[in-house]
Amino acid sequence: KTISDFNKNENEFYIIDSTLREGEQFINSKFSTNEKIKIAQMLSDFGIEYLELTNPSASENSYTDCKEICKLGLKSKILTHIRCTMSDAIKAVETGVDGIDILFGTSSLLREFSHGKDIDYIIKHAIEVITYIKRFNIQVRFSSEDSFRSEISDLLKVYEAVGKHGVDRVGIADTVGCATPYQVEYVVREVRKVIPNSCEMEFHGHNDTGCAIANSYSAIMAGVKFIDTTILGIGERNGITPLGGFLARMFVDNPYYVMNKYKLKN
Ligand code: HCA
Ligand code: CU
Repeated sequence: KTISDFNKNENEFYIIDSTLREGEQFINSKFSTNEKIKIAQMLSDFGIEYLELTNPSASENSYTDCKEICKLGLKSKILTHIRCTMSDAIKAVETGVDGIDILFGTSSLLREFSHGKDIDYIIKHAIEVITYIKRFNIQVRFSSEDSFRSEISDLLKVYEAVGKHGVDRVGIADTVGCATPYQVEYVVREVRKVIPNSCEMEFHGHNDTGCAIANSYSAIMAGVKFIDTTILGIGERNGITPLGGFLARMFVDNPYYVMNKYKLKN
């Protein structure tokens, strides 16, 4: 066994490209409707499995653009990103998306200063929103903002509860880019223990300390199948896992898997 064989794995992974959501939160980035359509088409043609779009409740444009992109009939599945509220969920369902990514803040810091809501309240509320979306046969992901500065016991309690209520995926978000690959591996393994086998995991990692690709890779090694990326890594502050760099990382491990899925030039 050589060193380069060491990391070879048959792990499958899927990309959720968030250029049209996280990328829109990059300083000074603003896409017109036509630009959004072009970006969506190119990502879909390239072979990206999922595209995440800005919350339809964010503005009238976000709502109409989301509807337009759903109507294109792209190969990529279309997801939108909402807060854990019924009003966001109702609007998101109207747009015709394939899946809805729900976000809630569970870290004590965020609970205290941002949301001021306790864990049991989060769970009760989350279940109401999840149950509503599932009625429409739309995929649901539930993610906790700032997962790495949350109490792990709080986090697990929330994931266990939403897992029981049939979410398709749970997301782990390194919102401020403070996590290390070791911490990511640990949290992923702990979360896996409390959710059903049928529930998948997703990782969203910011690049503040330059670890976004390494953390995404570590997440995959620990069992995550869905990775959030953006083109060139654009996103809040210095962004998240860049699509190109991430694919290069995965290509080194398993070129055939990557070449088969995505339209890379030889
Ligand atoms: C945000 C925060 C987010 C969400 C990630 C996720 C983060 O801008 O709403 O839904 O998994 O980094 O925590 O981008
Ligand atoms: Cu983010």
